[in-house]
Amino acid sequence: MERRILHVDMDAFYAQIEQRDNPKLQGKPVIVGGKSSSRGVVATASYEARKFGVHSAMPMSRAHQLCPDGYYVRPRFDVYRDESEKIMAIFRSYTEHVQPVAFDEAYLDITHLVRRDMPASRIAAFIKRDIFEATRLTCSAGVSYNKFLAKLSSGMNKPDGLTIIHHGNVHDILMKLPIGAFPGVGRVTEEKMKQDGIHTGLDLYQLTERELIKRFGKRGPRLYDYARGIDHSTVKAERIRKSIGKETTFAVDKNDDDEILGIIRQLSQQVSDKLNRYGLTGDVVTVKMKESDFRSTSRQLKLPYRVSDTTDIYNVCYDLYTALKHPDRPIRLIGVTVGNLEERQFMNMTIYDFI
Ligand code: DCP
Ligand code: MG
Repeated sequence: MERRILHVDMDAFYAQIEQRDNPKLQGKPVIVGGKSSSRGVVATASYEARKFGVHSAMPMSRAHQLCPDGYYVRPRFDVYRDESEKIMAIFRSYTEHVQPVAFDEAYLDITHLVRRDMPASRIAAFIKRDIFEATRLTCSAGVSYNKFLAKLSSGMNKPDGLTIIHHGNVHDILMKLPIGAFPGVGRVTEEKMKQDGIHTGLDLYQLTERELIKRFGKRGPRLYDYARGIDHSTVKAERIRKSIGKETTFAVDKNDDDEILGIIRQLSQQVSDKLNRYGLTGDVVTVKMKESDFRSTSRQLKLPYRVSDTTDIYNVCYDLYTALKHPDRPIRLIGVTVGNLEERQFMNMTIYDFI
């Protein structure tokens, strides 16, 4: 059977939560952002505030110009994360095929749930209802036969929308679609396309695949498919990350401790960067090495505290390396891993790994 993909995206997520929790903000232009949300930009704006032209990623100072009488609220990431977890749990109560793409957004493959008496749109309505009952928040859902079209449809009737793209309406929708709404068409490409006279899906549709490749390189075949409503990508259920590691293989075997420790420091830095990006900490550190004869060895330490900083990771790795390395045996690979991961408190990130 043809796939049934659902895309769900919460409406003005942070702003809706602020309005829910403070009745004074209901029906008002609410702008969430500011200092604690990196560099004083708008995280999101309520639909009332969007009428003034305020939107995500805009500098707060610009928002104040456009909407001087708006209600400006600092983000409360811990609250948003709790709501996000409730929403993701509802998705998983329907299917294991859930791919979160952001805090407030996921794809679900519900093909196997669909029956004659249970169309995909009904399942989508159930999920919307469950989310509202659990959180008092509205979302918009889109149903279609692939991810591209599901995402497109969820955005078509915001807020509180439920939209279906099927073989009967897909052509109309795509042909009228502004070119900037196609995935992978950023602002720069959009401008270039418009200069070339490509304004809508119809204009795109009329180009051959060969022409698209000539103009847009590797993206050509995908654009060709999108204009036809084709997308074979699958819903990839996220793995919960158990560890983050980096390793490097040398072109020439190494035996110089200072040099190898310098590389371990770089690897510790890379692991630390990634932990910080995902808001994670770990308390198991592993150093792995391969000797010239390809023999692998590793050594692990469970710490009584949690680490994420480069220096903390490096210090443990130093001890592990010193204990592990044979002075006379050069090595060809070295790796650093931090495991037993947990979310740091109050970070603006979930443990779901989007890689
Ligand atoms: N977000 C952010 N910075 C951005 C974009 C988003 O901090 N540049 C945060 C705030 C949003 C949340 O992520 O509330 C979800 O992002 P969406 O793009 O889904 O935007 P909204 O849910 O706010 O609005 P929409 O109704 O358009 O989905
Ligand atoms: Mg959203």
